[in-house]
Amino acid sequence: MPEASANLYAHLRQAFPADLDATAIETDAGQYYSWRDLDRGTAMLANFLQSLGLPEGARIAVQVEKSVEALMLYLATLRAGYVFLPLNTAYQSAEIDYFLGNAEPAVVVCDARNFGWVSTLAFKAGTRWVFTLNDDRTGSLLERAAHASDQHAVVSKQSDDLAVIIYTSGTTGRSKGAMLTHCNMLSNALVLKDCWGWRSPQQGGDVLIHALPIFHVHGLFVAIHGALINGSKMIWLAKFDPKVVLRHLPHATVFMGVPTLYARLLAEPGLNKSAARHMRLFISGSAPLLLDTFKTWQDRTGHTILERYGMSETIMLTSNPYQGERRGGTVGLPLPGVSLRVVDGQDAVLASGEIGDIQVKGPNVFAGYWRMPEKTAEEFTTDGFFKTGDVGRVDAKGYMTIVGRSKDLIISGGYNVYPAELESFINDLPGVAESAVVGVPHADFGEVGVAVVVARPGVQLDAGQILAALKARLANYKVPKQCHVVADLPRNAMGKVQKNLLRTQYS
Ligand code: MCA
Ligand code: AMP
Repeated sequence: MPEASANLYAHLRQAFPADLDATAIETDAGQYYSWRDLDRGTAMLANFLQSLGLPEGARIAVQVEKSVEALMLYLATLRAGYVFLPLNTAYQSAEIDYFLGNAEPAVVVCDARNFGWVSTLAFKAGTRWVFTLNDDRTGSLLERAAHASDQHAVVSKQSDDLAVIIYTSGTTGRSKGAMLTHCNMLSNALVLKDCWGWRSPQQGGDVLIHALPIFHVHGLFVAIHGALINGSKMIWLAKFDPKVVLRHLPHATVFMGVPTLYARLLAEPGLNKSAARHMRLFISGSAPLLLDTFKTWQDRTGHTILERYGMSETIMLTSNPYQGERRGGTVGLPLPGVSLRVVDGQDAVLASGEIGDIQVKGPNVFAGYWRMPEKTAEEFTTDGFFKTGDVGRVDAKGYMTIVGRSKDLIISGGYNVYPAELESFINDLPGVAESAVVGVPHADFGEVGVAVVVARPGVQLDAGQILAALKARLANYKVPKQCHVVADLPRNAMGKVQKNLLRTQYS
């Protein structure tokens, strides 16, 4: 028999404070949502989704700007037992076409201004329903749900039932949909509740500044589940703006960000010990936090950033301790219940201090890639460990340091950019013989892409036009910040492009 208690929403709901009229979310536009509003809003949306008669396991694909109603749609999807599929708002039609074709969602929700092209792609993919949801509380979704009841019994789910599909790009081939279950997300949320010392409403509660986008693991799960499962209020910022964060710091206790957010906050003269005096915890992740940022933050605010490490496929894996030494340059210790090992090329476990591939196992590890059983099998060892593609070492005290990646990936401002995707796009442009995209250090985004392109004989290529062609088709953060047209690419004796040389040359 399925148990209602395995539904993540049921657990989040249980953690709502006794006073349902207290504020759950305050937005930077000055709107207030109580816990009751959250519960009623998600009930109405869940009832509306269920009234559509969707099949078991139906996917609800959502590409909308950040809003509290978008958060409610996520919670309503969980509550009604369907599968949520968040999509980055920067994705353009070629990207969305692939995701919708691959996931075959029953419902697509988009901004009204994108309805024309998104609905064309959705109907082509066999989607039955396309609704709109704008960040000003308008759109057909809310109009339709307004007629639904605000009473709703959370749909029963088993712990290994699918809750979310998150697409991650691949080092080769197309993007893969990581399938996360109710158990994956609940187990991780409960572990982090203990590890990060969240204060219950009875202990005065925490207040989280939510400044991240809500279509990736960091903003959608780590931050939102963290606040909800602790009954903590959120200060909800539509977009990250360091000045707005500074204004809210005195009223908050927890902040989560990618390293770019910390670097941008440090550029604000108003960031000092006094501004951060009410804060309990600053958490960083999604990309490496420079030691310099870690130390400067300590000096300026008196707070030691807690760095943690995770992936879309695994949610959170390691964390520096809340109580205990937070070591800059490390991502801390494995979370309780997570088995983590560093191995050599034959999957033999290495001694502490030795550098190798990071593999993990635990209740947080995803159920596989959507409709890609072979790809899934390739990414797991025979004894069930997931190969993260990250390279690291563990010191004698168990702290993990990530030293690199075996996957060809650039992390730019916390977003993943896959060189293989860009190279294949550039190689298809007229006059291009071949290309290589490499990541180079960048003061703001940590790392950014540089494209190095070789023309076909007799063709004159224009670097600006190449970048413009990429910008017209791909999410803007993926577009390399520079493009160089060169005579040839450096290759080793095996004929493989030596990306390390290009990285050094263009750094
Ligand atoms: C924006 N731009 C970027 C990026 N963001 N370029 C490279 N990398 C980026 N990340 C470019 C745009 O293309 C545009 O260029 C120009 O900057 C301005 O765009 P805008 O959107 O206004 O930028 P912004 O608002 O300043 O955004 C920067 C940002 C944002 C706030 C750092 O990128 C961001 O929210 N990053 C967080 C990503 C995140 O949540 N990651 C978590 C993934 P042009 O004008 O030329 O078009 S989850 C994860 O990684 C795992 C599981 C984990 O461990 O958490
Ligand atoms: P994603 O595909 O968006 O889930 O990105 C996951 C990747 O982000 C991981 O495999 C790591 O390479 C990287 N990552 C996440 N957190 C950290 C961190 N604290 N330090 C270094 N890399 C990180």
